[in-house]
Amino acid sequence: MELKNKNILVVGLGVTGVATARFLTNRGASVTVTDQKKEQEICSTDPLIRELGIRIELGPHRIETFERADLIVVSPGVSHTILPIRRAKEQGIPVIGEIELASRFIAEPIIAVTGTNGKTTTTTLLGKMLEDSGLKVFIGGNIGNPLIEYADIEEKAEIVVIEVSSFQLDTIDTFRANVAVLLNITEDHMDRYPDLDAYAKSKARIFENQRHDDTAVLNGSDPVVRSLSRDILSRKVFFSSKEGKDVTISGESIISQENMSLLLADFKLPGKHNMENAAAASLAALSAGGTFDGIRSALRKFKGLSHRLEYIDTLNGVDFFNDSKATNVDSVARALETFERPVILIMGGRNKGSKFHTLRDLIDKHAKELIVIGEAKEDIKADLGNIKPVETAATMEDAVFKAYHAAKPDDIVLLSPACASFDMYNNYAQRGEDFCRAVANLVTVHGSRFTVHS
Ligand code: UMA
Repeated sequence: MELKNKNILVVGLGVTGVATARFLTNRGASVTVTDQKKEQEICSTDPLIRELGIRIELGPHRIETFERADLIVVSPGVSHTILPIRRAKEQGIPVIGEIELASRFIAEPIIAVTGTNGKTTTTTLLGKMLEDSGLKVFIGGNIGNPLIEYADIEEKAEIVVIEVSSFQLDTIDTFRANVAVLLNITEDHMDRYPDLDAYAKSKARIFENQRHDDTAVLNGSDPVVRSLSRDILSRKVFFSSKEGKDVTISGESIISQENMSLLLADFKLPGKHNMENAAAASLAALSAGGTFDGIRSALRKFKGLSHRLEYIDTLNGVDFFNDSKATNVDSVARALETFERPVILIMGGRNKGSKFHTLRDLIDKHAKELIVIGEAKEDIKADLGNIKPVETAATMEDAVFKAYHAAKPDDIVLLSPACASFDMYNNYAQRGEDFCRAVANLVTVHGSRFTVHS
């Protein structure tokens, strides 16, 4: 792909836009970056961008800038259906995403993981399995470090493992994953897609350019995934989970069931969903050249990731868990199912068009009280308020305080918001850190009080 002297427009000045602009400039393109934010709202402007002489247009997108470009590269958070992009497409200007661009400059095999939930855990675990199998691995994508950063470095890995979102798949063209993993599909991002069908079709694009000798790793117990699998041309490998830790591998299994259950017996993260993630990662690792020893070693060592059902602390018998990454109702359902003990659930943030009422049965069974925060608090109250007591909190500190006071020893305080974080924070990680800080403050206050009295 020739980029030299091309007039290229990058849309979005987040981590993807910055890395893409640098990559393109390094290859001799004339780059403009447009972002609808105002100057003072942009927090990630890399000083190098300005040093490299890249033009930056802030504020409302200008259609004429889009129409002047030879190529447009969009960031994942930018919908490919916004007016200026539609206009450019009408003029025949190619519009691609950063994953597409990066993949055209990557010669190494690509293993891609998508799904509504569990992507980051599976991608990280899979990367570690391959590393423990002796391979040099790049791990990135939607996980946080854009794939284009890998395309830009000189020291290459032997294999590239990436998390990909539906947003990124919306703007692929020739992108091909040698091994593609689809973990599950449940409702999410309904503020960006008209319905579940459109969202599922977007996810299924991960298989679009696969060849017959590539591999698709699929969740056989997910009905939406199963129905999509009919159109996949590559070699299909299914995993499916039954109750508890009873994970079985079926379909065109590449290893025996016995061996796989042995492998998964080494894995310690709680919840059926984590067993599914482990099964998916193991199958993908085997398809990508991982060894049994490498897989087993990674399963044994893996402690899980921050902000995903992460145990934080215990205060007077009350356990605190941070599940800030649970930004949709399905992740909250999975979190609730994991606990046998009563849960005080902190929910809320920016509503992504979620149907909170689908949680009614699980809330009834597992939750003792709800504490609601952020923009979505009234929506959550309206959907779930008549099942269990609901308290409103103004801040995370307030929410943690109220949750602790609603709890008895042996109860669980769980932050699992079912919402995006952007109404109060820059991202879910910042929200999770705020929760941890609030828990730490609570422990300090109550800890010192008990010390004085003892
Ligand atoms: N913007 C415009 N015009 C628009 C819309 C947005 O200019 O019409 C601008 C915004 O003002 C903002 C910029 O675009 O300044 C943000 O771009 P971005 O949202 O693509 O943000 P990045 O920082 O590049 O992060 C993206 C992913 N973000 C999203 O998909 C929303 C990150 O995934 C990813 O880690 C990163 O690229 C590297 O690949 C985050 C995410 O929430 C973690 N992903 C969703 C998820 O996992 O559910 C899909």
